[in-house]
Amino acid sequence: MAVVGTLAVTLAVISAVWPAAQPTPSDNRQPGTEQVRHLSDLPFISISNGLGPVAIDQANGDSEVDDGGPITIGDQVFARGLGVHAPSQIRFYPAAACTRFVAQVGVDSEAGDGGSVAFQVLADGRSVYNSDVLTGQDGPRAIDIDLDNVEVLDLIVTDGHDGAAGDGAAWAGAFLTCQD
Ligand SMILES: [Ca+2]
Repeated sequence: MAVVGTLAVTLAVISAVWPAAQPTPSDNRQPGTEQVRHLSDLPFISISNGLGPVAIDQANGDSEVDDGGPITIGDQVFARGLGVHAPSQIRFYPAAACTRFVAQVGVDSEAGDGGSVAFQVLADGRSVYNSDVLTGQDGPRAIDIDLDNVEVLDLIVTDGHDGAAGDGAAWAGAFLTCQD
């Protein structure tokens, strides 16, 4: 009995000091490896865009495919990301395996100083990020959101309540970190 009592005390101390790291007896899963997944590499469930197709790793451009230049917000150029035009909505399926969404957003400089948009992120239909109205005079705005068992992620760009003229915008450098 004395041995059992000592073991119980020892386990209690360990679990108090290090509760998150102690797997329960029924939890034999190995922790997966965190991986960066660029959204411009991922398939989407559905997509809508205010002008032409969503552009992969380039600015939205005009109504044709591959007619945009590099994604540029303020004076910063981005090699990766999604070029869009308000009103836009892109739906991804992280399938509860991703823990973080990171991007820099803004009006793309291809429209000059014009354009005005707002960015919104929905996680399983719940709003988890809303930007102010950003214009072509603003630099990139950083987004860094924790995701918790999110199955469906929506990236939305609205027209800033003044119409969509010149509203080319970008989810620049957008990526998820996910478990294997
Ligand atoms: Ca606008």
